[in-house]
Amino acid sequence: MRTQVGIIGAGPAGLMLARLLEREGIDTVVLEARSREYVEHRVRAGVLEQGTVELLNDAGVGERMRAEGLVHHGIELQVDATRHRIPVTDLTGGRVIVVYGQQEVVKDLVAARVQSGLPLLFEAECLGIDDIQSDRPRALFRGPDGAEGELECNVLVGVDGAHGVARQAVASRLRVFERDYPFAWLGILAQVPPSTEELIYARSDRGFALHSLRSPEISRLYLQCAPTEDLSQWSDNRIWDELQQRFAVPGWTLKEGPILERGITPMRSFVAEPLRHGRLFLAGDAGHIVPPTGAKGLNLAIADVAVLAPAIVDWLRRSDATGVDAYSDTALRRVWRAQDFSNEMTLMLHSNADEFEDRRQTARLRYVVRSEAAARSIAENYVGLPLR
Ligand code: RFL
Ligand code: PHB
Repeated sequence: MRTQVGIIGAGPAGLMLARLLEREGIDTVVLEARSREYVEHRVRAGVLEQGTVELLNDAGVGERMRAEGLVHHGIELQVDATRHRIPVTDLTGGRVIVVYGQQEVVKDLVAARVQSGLPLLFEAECLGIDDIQSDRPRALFRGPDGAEGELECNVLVGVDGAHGVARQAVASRLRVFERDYPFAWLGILAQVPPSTEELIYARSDRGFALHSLRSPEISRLYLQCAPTEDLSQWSDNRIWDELQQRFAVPGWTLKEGPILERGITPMRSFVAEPLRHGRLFLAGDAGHIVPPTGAKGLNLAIADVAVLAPAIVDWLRRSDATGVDAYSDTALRRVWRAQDFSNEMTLMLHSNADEFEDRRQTARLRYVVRSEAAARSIAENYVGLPLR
């Protein structure tokens, strides 16, 4: 098989890149290890920055998001059993966030790709890549029938997530920066109307908890746990009981309902530099991971490809390499800003076994909810810096 741009991975980054290149008339093939059913039902992020929303709209895949996405103008921070609203829209000159599940974004992008009739190969696992320093890089893959194939291209993009093969292929040439946190999140999707209109990020003596949502009928909740936590030790009752205690404020109750989905996510910060190696480009979680407390991972993945797509177009169409040469540095600037913010939010909201750190971070949160200057800084980062 031959194409101009080979895209490894059909997560939000890969699908969005394919869409942006399609709009410019560039040929792409997307290889995805999992089935369509699997990628469309993988429950992950839910908060879209305004820049992400605008890009989805500009790319012609925003129709359902405009109808079903929930536009939010603030978030609640809880400390000392008291809620404090951060009016993010007021503090950022009118910017908003939209709550719309990542799997819905993926469904919309897959539907658009299928409608265009362009190649998106499910159950096609990339096994390795080769010749990235030549002008004909190749991806070796195994298709659904078990047969191996080869995709030859002008440009290869590794958007195969945190555990993909693209980054591994250049591992010896990367500088890696990472930090593990002594916490993880136990996340649930529950069939119960949200008990709140806006997201609640709660700090309590029992640990962090987050109340998010997906629709008027579905709630998404998380609670801090140990990275080694065994999910089988958490009965439905124990999960709800723990959430009730962490969110407790006088005069408010958390509605409970059947748990539809559950999982444990460790918290990690990770950056691989640079994001370009010859004709291989890394984007999204393949290049960097942030802890989810700042709601930045999906938005960074989309921001990467917003920079990469026009750069590839200029390169392939006019042999203008300015954009591709600058890609890694440009993308990494935003990545590091998001790393700092995600780290700050994570430390400020989670309980820490280090008692000095725990008290210091509680003091910081109490300051953020009292000082407009501090709240504005959180708001500005939370809604995201403009993409373009
Ligand atoms: P993805 O979504 O992981 O997609 C990568 C795709 O590549 C496929 N793949 C391969 N395909 C072919 N060959 C191979 N060898 C392959 N290996 C892997 C995979 O099957 C997959 O389909 O990466 P992408 O596109 O970079 O997108 C990144 C986001 O998914 C991620 O950053 C976010 O989900 C992070 N995140 C959040 N981000 C936000 O912006 N806002 C949030 O509110 C937010 N909350 C979260 C999150 C992530 C979470 N988890 C579970 C990690 C909450 C959680 C709990
Ligand atoms: C989510 O809705 O899944 C979500 C929201 C905010 C975060 C992380 C995850 O910070």
